[in-house]
Amino acid sequence: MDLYFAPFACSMATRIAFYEAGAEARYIEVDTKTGRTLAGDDFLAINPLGQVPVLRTDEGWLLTENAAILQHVAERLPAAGLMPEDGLGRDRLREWLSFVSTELHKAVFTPLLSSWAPDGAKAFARELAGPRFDRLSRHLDGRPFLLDRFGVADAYLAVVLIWTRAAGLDPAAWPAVRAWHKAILERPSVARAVREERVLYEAEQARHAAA
Ligand SMILES: N[C@@H](CCC(=O)N[C@@H](CS)C(=O)NCC(=O)O)C(=O)O
Repeated sequence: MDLYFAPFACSMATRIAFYEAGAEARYIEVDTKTGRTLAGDDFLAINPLGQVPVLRTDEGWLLTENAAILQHVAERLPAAGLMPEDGLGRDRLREWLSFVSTELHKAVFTPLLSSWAPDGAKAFARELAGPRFDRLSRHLDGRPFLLDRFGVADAYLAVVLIWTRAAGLDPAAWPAVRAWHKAILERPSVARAVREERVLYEAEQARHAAA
């Protein structure tokens, strides 16, 4: 599988899933500012929205949308146990993937991290953050994972929470969330992805500064 990714973007969740499964993949870095891959290819021809992640599956299909990609990867690598096998477990996984994607990533973090979202959009996102982090905090209190074991929703949540400080949210306001995140960042697959993408992120920042 090929993963189109950008450093420290939500695409890191799929990298974590591959590392967790010990699976090989091809990682194609995208500069979402220029809409090109680092090799110079037109990424808008791959995803007209210019967004990562995009997955090229083993069959050659192009798949967008993080929640869909994570479920695809979890299904293709069943030995890693990244998604529950039973019906209720799968429903709960979809529930958390949707929550992380729509309620946290898009509703809260996207406006707060945007360089062009107007102040009103940012204020609205800050209002939304409270009840969503409260819900997450109640669920994570005393639990190591969102479900019974580490899965793709944990990978996605681990990545989204990395953005908390940059988004201007105070992680101390939700100690259970902070404790969960601190622990998950020590998981080898997560720590490796963060370590490797940090190097790529710094290189990206340097390229942008020089442009
Ligand atoms: N709905 C998409 C959103 C993906 C998304 O927001 N990707 C961000 C990085 S986390 C991105 O590529 N932003 C660049 C842009 O929107 O130009 C998904 O869930 O995969």
